[in-house]
Amino acid sequence: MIIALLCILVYLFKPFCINLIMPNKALVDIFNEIADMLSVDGRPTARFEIRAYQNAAMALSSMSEDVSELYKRDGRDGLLSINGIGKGLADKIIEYIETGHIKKYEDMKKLYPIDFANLTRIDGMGAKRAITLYKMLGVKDIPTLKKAIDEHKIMGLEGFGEKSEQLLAKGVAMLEGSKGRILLGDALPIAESITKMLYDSGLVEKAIVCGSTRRMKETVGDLDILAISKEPEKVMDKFSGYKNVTGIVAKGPTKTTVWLDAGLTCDLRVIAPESFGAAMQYFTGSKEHNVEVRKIAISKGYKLNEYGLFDSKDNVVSAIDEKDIYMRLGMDYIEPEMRENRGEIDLAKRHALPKLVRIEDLKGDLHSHTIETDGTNTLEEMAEAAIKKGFEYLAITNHTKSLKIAHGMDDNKFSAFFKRIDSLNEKLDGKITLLKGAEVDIMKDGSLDLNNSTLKKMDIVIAAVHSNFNMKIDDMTARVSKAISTGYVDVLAHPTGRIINEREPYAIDMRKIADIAEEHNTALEIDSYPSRLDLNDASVFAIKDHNIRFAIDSDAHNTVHFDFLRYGIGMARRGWLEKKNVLNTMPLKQLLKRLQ
Ligand code: DGT
Ligand code: CA
Ligand code: CA
Repeated sequence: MIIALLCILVYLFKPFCINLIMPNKALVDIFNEIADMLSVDGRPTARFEIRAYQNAAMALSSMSEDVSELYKRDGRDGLLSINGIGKGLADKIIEYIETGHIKKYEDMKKLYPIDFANLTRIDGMGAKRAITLYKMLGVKDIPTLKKAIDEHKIMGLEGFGEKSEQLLAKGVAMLEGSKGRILLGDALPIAESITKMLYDSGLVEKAIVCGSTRRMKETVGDLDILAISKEPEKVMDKFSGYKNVTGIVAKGPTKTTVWLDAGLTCDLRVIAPESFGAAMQYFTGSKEHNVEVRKIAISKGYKLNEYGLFDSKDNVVSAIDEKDIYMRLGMDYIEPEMRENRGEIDLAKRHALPKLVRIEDLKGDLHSHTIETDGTNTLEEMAEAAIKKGFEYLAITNHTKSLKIAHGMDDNKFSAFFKRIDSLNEKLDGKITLLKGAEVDIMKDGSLDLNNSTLKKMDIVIAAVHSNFNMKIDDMTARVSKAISTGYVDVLAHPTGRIINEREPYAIDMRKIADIAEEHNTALEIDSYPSRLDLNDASVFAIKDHNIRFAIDSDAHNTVHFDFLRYGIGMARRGWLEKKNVLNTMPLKQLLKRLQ
């Protein structure tokens, strides 16, 4: 039972422990580790301490400002003004800013010299288990874990067994297989911080992120940035001296490659302004798309490369403007997210490309959490932040009772909570409409985790699988189909349950699910959480011709997470979705009518 609960804890919190790259990363890591190490502390108060450290880590990771800058400017009060930071934690932050370390952390680290950050990324491995393995087998990082698995030392331990050992082996393999590719949700903010730094320096006229990041691929191998500058060598100096650069791979007068602390490399090229469009086209890729485009150029007697489109006499036909290059080749402009050679070139030639959904098309968000379950902001704070985002509506969809570890709510708690939403809606007077909802657990047998009478009170019901992931494909498909067939489910949340680089999607027949969803008017979610992105582009692409709607949701657990929506939009666009395919592009009135 305890093991089962632990597993749920690991599954549940993993997606929300992603490491966004930000100025406060070092502190976030330290606080998360302290929380991990406290997890074996038997004191009754440890639970609160753990939560305090986790909340602080979450708060810091959502800040766009460097916490030391805030401290310099506003002192201790500045730190206390951060949601989720109390007095004790503020002092810890000050200790870190002033001395470069935190004594409590270093003392604990002596006790547990464990690489929690990497070990707990493995599916089935929480902090408690990591500590157990350290105590029993001396496992402290991935290599020592691998050795213990290879020598089959884990299956003999109490509370582990053969299955856990196999699961850990799978997790290690996945982690190693992901080497070098980082989440779009980490990569894009870094790329943007680099282009901002270049613009701020005054040295560049243009700095554009290309490559897989521009195509919004769910993971990114390396960053590709192109710039225009009259002083390329100064740009190279500025770039290689950037604060997040940890090493220089190659430095030349117009091209430099560096290592970044996030664990990936970044190429920066200064391009002649007259060939910038051609360079953008080339370096955006994908390679497969480029190969096809080049074939078309050749068929027209042209030559296409990163410098431009040239005729047979080497005269420039087009080079400055990316759109113009496509036009000269007889194609409509193809959005970067579509450039994967999945049929887009043919459509561009026939002037039949879809008009992709845009972030501005979203009228609201249908999946969010508050402090009542595992969110870190209050209902009022979430509403306020959603208003700032310009949403017409926000669905509050807290977890249900089976997810004990996320403080899932029972029928009574939902009833009371909905009264609060009603009265807040009245107070908000139309500035935004909060929708009463829940993220209802789909039980192992396909039933829903709340009474029908409670479900009937809701504006929107989201359902999701949070347990028993290892079912056979037919059983899982039947389980989820049964849940949808209750007729209560408006949105199926994160339909495959995958966590990028950490947990494989569960086995499920998505086409069958799409059939059932069509029958019951259930939307399928594109969860925008950077480690989820579920459904992903390929799944969306595969079922987009069903008569179903997709819901692009943030799955926000705090007020900053609404910013994740752009990654979900990225998946939707990569799956060729248009505005009409997306449920939450509907204005409130129309949405409510459909949900009834
Ligand atoms: P990544 O970095 O693995 O996430 O994926 P990309 O697409 O950013 O690939 P990358 O960084 O190797 O190259 C950036 C772009 O440059 C790529 O999308 C297309 C272009 N490119 C690179 N190598 C070739 C090539 O051999 N042929 C052609 N046509 N284009 C290439
Ligand atoms: Ca790249
Ligand atoms: Ca590259």
